[in-house]
Amino acid sequence: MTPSVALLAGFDFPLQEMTAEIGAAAVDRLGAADGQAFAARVERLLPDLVDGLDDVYGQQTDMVAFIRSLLVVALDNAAARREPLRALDRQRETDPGWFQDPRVIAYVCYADRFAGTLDGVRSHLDYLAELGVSYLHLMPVLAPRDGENDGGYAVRDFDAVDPRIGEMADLSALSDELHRRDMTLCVDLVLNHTAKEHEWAQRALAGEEEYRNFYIVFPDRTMPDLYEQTAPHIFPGMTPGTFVHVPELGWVWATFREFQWDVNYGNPAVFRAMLDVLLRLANRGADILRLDAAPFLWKRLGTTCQDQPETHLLLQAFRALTTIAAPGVLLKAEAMLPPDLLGRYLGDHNPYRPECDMAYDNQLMVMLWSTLATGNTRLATQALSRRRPSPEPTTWATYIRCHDDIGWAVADTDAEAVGLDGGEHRRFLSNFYSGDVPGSFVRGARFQDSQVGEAPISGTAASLCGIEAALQSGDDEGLDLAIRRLETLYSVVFSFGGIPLLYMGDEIALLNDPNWEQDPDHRGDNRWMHRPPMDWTAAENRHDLSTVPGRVFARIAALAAARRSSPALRGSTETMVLGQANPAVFAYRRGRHQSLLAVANFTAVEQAVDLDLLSRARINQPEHVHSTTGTLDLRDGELMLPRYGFVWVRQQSAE
Ligand code: OTU
Repeated sequence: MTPSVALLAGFDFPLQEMTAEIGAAAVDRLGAADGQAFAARVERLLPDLVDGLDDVYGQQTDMVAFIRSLLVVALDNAAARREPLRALDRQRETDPGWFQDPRVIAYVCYADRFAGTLDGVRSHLDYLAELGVSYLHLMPVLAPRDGENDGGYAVRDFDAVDPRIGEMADLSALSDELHRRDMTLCVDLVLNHTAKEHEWAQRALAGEEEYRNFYIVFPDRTMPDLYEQTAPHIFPGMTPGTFVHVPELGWVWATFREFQWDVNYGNPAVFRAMLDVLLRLANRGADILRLDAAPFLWKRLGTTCQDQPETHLLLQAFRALTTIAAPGVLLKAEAMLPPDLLGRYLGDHNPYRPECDMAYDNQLMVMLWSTLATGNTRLATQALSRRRPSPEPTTWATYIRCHDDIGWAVADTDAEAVGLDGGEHRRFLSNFYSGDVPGSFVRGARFQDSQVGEAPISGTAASLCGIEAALQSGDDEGLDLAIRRLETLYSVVFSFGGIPLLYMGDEIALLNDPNWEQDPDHRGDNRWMHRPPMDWTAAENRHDLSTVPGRVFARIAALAAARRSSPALRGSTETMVLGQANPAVFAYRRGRHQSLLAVANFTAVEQAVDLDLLSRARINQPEHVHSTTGTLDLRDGELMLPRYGFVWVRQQSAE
């Protein structure tokens, strides 16, 4: 314990006295082993915690008392943590890279759309296991406001489950069952805002000063007008502006919809209250918390009010306190920002202070759709090869579709480097994926009509890949190509680096929901077109290779199986994008020693690649791992790739 005392020497003696007191209380409440471990984590992380939070709150609060109150929240929650969860904590503390295992494969779904209720989800776990899935991300499960609720992202009660899908006990039961099967549970934590019906907001409305300070409220338009000069309007088509007028309070900050009020992280009590929410949710059995809208936590005049330095300090503090109370729990950042800013959420700007453990690889997702549209991999190669690796032991979540629209986050500098104009390219992608290009295979739509030009896109992966159009026109060859597009996109998701996320229904090629507008609470938000209910009748055909669901399911399950048995695909293994002469082909190597080479053809014509690519991947005795056709096609010194096909190759093992 000596080194940290030295580190703390710059701080007041009361801080040391306070941590000693917390350490003693921890032994008292958690028992000797867990208590001493808790105290040791406090000792290790305190200097960082104090340092970071002092920059945010030091001016306005007594830091010793504030940090003490946070540690009390951490200890209370550690004491309430059930033994099986504590056992997982201990296990993961000795293996902090546990989530990097290539067997970790995620499935993302809405509990109600997948199986009606949480119990229903529990009864479908065999289906997920059959797919090779070991990580279940349930879209918002906590009690939302009635009526429109932004798909559950307007939470009314953090301590109750949405009554339509069950109760808290069902969530814990689901988590227990997942753990029994060696699977993990991810749930959303909406930490930037609450529903206006949440108790905090209701107490603010009732005139309680303490809770009024939980939100960001101005008496007139002076400050809102200034902020709105630079803060973007996220949902202009649905809720224009960043503030909403509430007669009882004034102008209330609401980044998203008018019923989602941003909480005020300028108030230390909000940080503490949200920490408590986070840890209580972890205690329900969540292994991974998806931090929704992470970049928005801190607001600053004259900026976009996203990705401010304080936001990162707050995320680091959440990480440190979660480590203290529930060390096995991961934080996953949801940040849809310009590509160069994404790595910050994994802490690449400060290697000494962990931030989130996972973050969505929005850039890879955008690059995959962009490449599919152009059939040219130069932009993806340029953009992805200049990325720094994510810091140990963090990793990306790789995906092609999620419940949100696809925003065209293409950096102007990357576009310019390959002779494109960024704006023009983003407009092209928007047109292409709304299906506006004549003869297009795409069935998609612009999200929010008011956003013309570079509009983001809605649509399921299957519909954006051409499966819907081919089925409509009865074009068998087109269907075959469309299925290959989907498979090849997923081949990259499963191998590029990180935890692959399979979005519900993609495995059976669910198409855009033609009935999405029928629910009055969804009307006007066309993201619902790519959130169709699970089609269990189609899923029953999953073993019938004469059906589309059967063909797609087999390919996705095979990708998962190939990934699970490829050590080179560990999350922490380096990814090296390999530029080469053929611009139709995207290639990368995973790992240095036991490396795996992945090659994908993004065009509708067969492609040849110089075999020199194999040696650059340190492979002289190539062995087929997985591919579209099941064979490695080497011809006349070239590697052949079928139309929209991919191949994974490794070095033959020694024996
Ligand atoms: C998230 O998305 C959720 O994924 C959305 O479904 C919610 O509507 C929203 O938060 C509000 O809770 O702007 O277009 O950089 O891009 O947080 C989606 C992060 C969004 C934002 C992201 C947000």
